[in-house]
Amino acid sequence: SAQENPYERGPDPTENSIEATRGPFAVSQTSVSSLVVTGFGGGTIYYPTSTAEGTFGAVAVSPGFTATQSSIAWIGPRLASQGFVVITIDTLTVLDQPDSRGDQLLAALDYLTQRSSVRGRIDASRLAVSGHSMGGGGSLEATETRPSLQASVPLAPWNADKTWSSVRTPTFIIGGESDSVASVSSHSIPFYQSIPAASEKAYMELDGASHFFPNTPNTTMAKYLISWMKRFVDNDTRYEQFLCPPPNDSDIEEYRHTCPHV
Ligand code: 9J3
Ligand code: ZN
Ligand code: ZN
Repeated sequence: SAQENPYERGPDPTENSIEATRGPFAVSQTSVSSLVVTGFGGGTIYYPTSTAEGTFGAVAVSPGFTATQSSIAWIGPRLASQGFVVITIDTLTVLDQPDSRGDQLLAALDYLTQRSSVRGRIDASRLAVSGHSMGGGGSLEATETRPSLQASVPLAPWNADKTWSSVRTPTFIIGGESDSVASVSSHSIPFYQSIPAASEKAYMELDGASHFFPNTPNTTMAKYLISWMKRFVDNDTRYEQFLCPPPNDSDIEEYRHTCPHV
């Protein structure tokens, strides 16, 4: 209950509620010009319109190499409508590499919590990152730089660095079985394996999915992204049921985990 966990938001979840294209919170949005921020390229903030339930955790999401926020825009309202403040970012240049994308995700979170028009709606101690491809590689970089992050969900992540033994942030890597740009055998799986078993971690491989599965609405990706963020940003154990025992949806090729998440 909310009395046991002050961070839980929204009604008790169901399989239908995490698969829905929108969650229980109406969402507003505001754009952030690159001209008024430093350290990242601007973006769009999606946030629950109501403040009746108090503050929310916040998530920054980075696109991949050569892409802009439009490539991951669907994630903004999908996640915000479940009870998060979300910023989908543009990077300083579309060619920025994962380490830079990690720094830019952190700059976006700092902007959100310290300067943005929605800063009063955010609990600055409950922050998370996600991103596609080099943005997923950047999500790993961000947790290495800032271990206080509560969750990270790299999507089809790409990084030349394969060793993430310093990661302590709960990290959920989602890969595509048929990704030929950031193959799971050279990226997602070694990343997952390099994170210590003592850290909360999971790896989900989507059956037959290409590198570009995060670029269009994907129910299986979304339902477990939402569950991971709820479980670790909000400490919301109501969502543990969707993560442990591990999911067995028909389009999951493989799932690795450290269940139960305690
Ligand atoms: O962000 C990405 O899509 C990274 C994949 C890539 O193009 O890497 C080649 C350098
Ligand atoms: Zn850095
Ligand atoms: Zn398959």
